[in-house]
Amino acid sequence: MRFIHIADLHLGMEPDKDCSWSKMRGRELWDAFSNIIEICRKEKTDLLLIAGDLFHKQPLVRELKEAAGLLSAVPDTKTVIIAGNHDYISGTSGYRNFKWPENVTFLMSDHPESVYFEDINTEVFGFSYHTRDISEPLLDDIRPTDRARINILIGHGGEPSKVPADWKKIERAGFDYVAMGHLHKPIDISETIRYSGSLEPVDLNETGRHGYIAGEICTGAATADPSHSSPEAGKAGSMGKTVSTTRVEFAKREYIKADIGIGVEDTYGSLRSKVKALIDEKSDRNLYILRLFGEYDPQITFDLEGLSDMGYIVRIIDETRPKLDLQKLHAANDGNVIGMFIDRMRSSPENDRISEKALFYGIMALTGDCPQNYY
Ligand SMILES: [Mn+2]
Repeated sequence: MRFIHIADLHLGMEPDKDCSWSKMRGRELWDAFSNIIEICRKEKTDLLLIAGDLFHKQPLVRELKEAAGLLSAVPDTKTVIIAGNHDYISGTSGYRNFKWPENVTFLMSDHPESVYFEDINTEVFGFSYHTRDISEPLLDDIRPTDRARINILIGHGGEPSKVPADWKKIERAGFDYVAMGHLHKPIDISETIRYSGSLEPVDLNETGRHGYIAGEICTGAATADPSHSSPEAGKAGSMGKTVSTTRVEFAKREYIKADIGIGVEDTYGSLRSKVKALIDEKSDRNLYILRLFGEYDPQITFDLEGLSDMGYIVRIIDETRPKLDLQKLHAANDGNVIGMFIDRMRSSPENDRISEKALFYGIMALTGDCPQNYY
């Protein structure tokens, strides 16, 4: 039985709000879903698991029809969906009366239920959010009913207000695989309990490669000696089954955090060259969060907003500071207003970046331009 596990597609969201490519990213989330379905079609995947937050918010009927249309193109792939905390089934949710294609099972209940597919001997357990928060540990006590079947648990959350999870307990429950959603980082709780992570990263904190999990579970002979089964199967504790899963890097883009060092030799032009070299190295498809650090020549100005034409630069964190030899500057201005200003600013109880900047701008104002030759 071959399956694909995805979660947190957040369809309907437009990531990187206020960036010029935000709408494009919104469309790319749909493309990602469509591409996954294409993979299911090509690879004849038996089971597609969608572990919550398929939609970013309450889905519109138009969006549900769009998703259903895509899924109906793979009638031989059984799809099991649960609602997460973002697309929870509210009283007026479009999910409530929506008719999905034959191959789609939406586990709508707010309490654990299951669906059994006889032809692939697989039972999938799960439940949907009906509220934004769930503080009961509803995953902890779900147990497979028939160990001869392939048993899969699909869940969303795993943190205090989002179905807190006792992973040890869940591991002992004996599921062959637990498909988790909610955490957008791809995280493995164990060999068989995994967060797929968001299919496409949707926020600048979701750095690194994103994608889905492809897996295969094979049932051995019913009489198989458990001591001869693979370590994974041993962990799942179930009747000679072998479980193998792999992460597939699939997302079109990746958020990359990069540090760029600045020195007194740098100009705006050389900063641009550094940014260009980074983007050339890591691909212009990616989304960048740049942290600038170091000490710059106070006579140079860096037009950080001007860098935005160089690629998908989501954010620039500026930790640079002008290189100023305050000692030298102070000595040259002992007793005058500049010297007094330096004294006053240095005795200020706040010794942070803001007061440092204030000191620099104050000196600039007092010297009329920029203190020359003081670094
Ligand atoms: Mn979530």
